[in-house]
Amino acid sequence: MTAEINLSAKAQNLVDLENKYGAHNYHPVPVVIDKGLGVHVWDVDGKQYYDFLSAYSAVNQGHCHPRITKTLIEQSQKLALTSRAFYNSVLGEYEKYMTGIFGYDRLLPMNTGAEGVETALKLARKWGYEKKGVTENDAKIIVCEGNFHGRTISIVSASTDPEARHHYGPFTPGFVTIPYDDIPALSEALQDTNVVGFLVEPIQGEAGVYVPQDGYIKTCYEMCKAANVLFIADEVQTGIARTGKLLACDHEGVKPDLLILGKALSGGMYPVSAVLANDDVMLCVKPGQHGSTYGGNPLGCKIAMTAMEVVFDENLADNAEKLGELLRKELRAIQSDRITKVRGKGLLNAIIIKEKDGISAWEVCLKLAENGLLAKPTHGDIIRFAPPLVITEAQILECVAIIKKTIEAIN
Ligand code: IF1
Repeated sequence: MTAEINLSAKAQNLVDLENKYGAHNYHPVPVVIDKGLGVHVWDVDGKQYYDFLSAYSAVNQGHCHPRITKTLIEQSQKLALTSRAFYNSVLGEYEKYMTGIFGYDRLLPMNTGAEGVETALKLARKWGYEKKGVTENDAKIIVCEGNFHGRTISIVSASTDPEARHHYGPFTPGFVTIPYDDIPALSEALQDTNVVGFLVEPIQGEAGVYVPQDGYIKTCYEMCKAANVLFIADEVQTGIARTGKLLACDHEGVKPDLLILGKALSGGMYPVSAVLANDDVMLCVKPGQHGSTYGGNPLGCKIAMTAMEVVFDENLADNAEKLGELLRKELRAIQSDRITKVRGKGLLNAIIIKEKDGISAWEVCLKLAENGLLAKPTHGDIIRFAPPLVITEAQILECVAIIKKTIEAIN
């Protein structure tokens, strides 16, 4: 089987433009998307696909959700950006709305997931020096092997992925790395009184949708409490109903000290991220000590409020829970030694593909695209399946049929 997709002249031309004028920092599946609505996208030749990546879980509400689009249009015609040099007429309302939903005293608005993580790291350090009493420059933050928290220098300093780190040194000090899903390792790392925070993904995305043992998050949280260490949850990917609850931490009844949100917080319409915390942590940062030109802009705030309303009004968490169960059940029922594992929670799922006759996860994804379903391989043998949460039961079954047909054809 060939590992190529035959692109139309129009599509090839657009691919060539990116290849010629763009940085080569991604290796996309060769499909040129032109339009999206709900669970579907269309390429430049009008071919329709199911989107099983959802822009890495940013479009949980579906592509171009009409309500979110309407908010974008209306607010963009009124006021888009003021900077934080002045107050604006939406930010306060948004902060009240969000803190009410998630049960925190305060929110700090940023734009991208990486900025949200950076913000949480800075807050944890500040709190460590000003509240916990750690001596200056000695603060440490525990992170996990296989983590993915973004692409900034400090965040890749906390990464264990050679690809993400190579030749980006010198790295930011102050991180301690432990294995993921390893309670004794955390227990040992928490002995160090200079530790101010534990940064963790409730499910590791980059690691290939690695779901930890039941009770892991709760036990980690309790151990952090006992050690006077902030429990920092990166819910940039797992949050906003993706795993079947509003937050993945909700599965274990844990309320993080620092909660990082991004991606689907704006339904894929605009970059919006946020860090939520209570007064004792958030008020450690004073005017002039952190911020962002676009953070808290009225356009992003309005879009985020509508995106959250869609999550509630359309019961997206329940839908993710129910259809996630169905998807995993149906995928496990596919009789093929090609699929060696199916795992996930809610609609954040992955399958592991056994490579045979030169056909690996990449070739499977090309075939899936040909058959009308877009997914992206990761780590060579893993394919992530994370459709928009607005998907219906009938559509899930149709997608399973596409996956089944594809897998059977390569066996
Ligand atoms: C890329 C993975 C997903 C994230 C968590 C923060 C961020 C991300 C838990 C940063 C971003 C993306 C970015 C994407 C690949 C990716 C990813 F495969 F690497 F793990 F989603 F599954 N925390 N995740 O997952 O958010 O700054 O990008 O807004 O291409 O780098 P950002």
